Amino acid sequence: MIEKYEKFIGEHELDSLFKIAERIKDLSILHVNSTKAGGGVAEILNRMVPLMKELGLNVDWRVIKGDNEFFNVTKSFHNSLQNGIGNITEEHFRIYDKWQELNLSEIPLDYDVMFIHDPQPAGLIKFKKGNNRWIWRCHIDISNPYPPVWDFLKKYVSEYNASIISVPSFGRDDIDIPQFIIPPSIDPLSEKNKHISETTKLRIMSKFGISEDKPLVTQISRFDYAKDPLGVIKAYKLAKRHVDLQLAYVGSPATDDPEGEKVYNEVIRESRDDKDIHILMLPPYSDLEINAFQSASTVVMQKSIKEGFGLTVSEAMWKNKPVIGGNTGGIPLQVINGVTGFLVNSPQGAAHYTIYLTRNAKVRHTMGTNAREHVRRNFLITRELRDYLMTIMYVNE
Ligand code: UPG
Repeated sequence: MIEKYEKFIGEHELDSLFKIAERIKDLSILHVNSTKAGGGVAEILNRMVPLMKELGLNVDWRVIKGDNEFFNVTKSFHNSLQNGIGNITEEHFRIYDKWQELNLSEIPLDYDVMFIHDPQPAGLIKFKKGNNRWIWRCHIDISNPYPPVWDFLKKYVSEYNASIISVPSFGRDDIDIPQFIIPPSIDPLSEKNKHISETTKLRIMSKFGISEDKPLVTQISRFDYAKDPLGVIKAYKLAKRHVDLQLAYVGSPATDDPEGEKVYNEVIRESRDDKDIHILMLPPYSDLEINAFQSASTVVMQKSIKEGFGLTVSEAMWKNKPVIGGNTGGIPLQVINGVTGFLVNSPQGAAHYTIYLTRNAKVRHTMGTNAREHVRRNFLITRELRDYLMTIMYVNE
């Protein structure tokens, strides 16, 4: 199956994956994160782990357990690390530490390489025994963290052999470990990103009440303030004064994101007055449906206020869509302003480019073609896989 990637990356690139894998094949590798489904980290691991296995690597994936209290704490860490503000007490740190310990029965710590994703399981390192290698893979924007939370986390992160961030500006000058810059990636062969027929697309759109006759603007995102769902609705409403549109905001729940329901209810309140707004909460693994929404859209938006990378941007670009993206974090790596889409700083900006793109089919076509090629060269899973293998090799030298 891994051979199927050759048509995107060429024979040479594929061969190099096997050659690098050969050099680390004796190592056992464990990925650890905080959810099996929902959100970008699970999205990548669901594809990355089988691919590593196909290369002959000894790799496993485990998910930490936690109760509502723990995930409320980690969600508030997540928000305050990205926003620079917070309301955190000693009790939060105590709950975090308690669950690291409770997870000792779930997570074996004796793999040669421990690949720990995001802040939720980062504290497991304090139970490290022996000389195995620990890598902290950070998926969020930590360029301007709320100091009390970062200072707490930093104690753990500093113990790692290396960290991985998605964008250079997330690099920290207050930790003394190697920091690798590895942007995330999408899988061109997954159900979510493979080419689908016009019939499938239309069938799914009609199932969700999306009309064929009006341009469709879509944002696919969890219900999270960082994704600015209310800003998306505002942008759509401003644009709709000039062009007749429909909006789909499609999200799903994630077990490690307890804030989703509150945000969802706010979004519903804001959109009640317009029957062309479709707010959908889809079950996890609705990959074909997400694919159809992205493929059927006239314009895709990712109006985030904070974003580690934003897989949804590359997913849409891979489907030849220009993306209107928030000018933050990992989005500018993908959206080259005026070439693969537009970067915006406000709902007004997003509305302006929505009108422009909706009215200009030729521009959409050119930018969409650029967008797909930019993803092919930079953000396919085989590239991230190679970078991970190189990092594993590095920490074991
Ligand atoms: N998704 C669904 N169904 C939905 C909504 C989202 O399948 O209803 C998918 C979406 O297609 C994408 C993933 O979930 O594949 C979401 O990933 P992303 O857009 O990257 O956002 P996060 O869930 O916030 O992921 C975190 C970071 C993000 C980074 C990612 C990988 O916030 O910035 O790109 O981790 O590093």
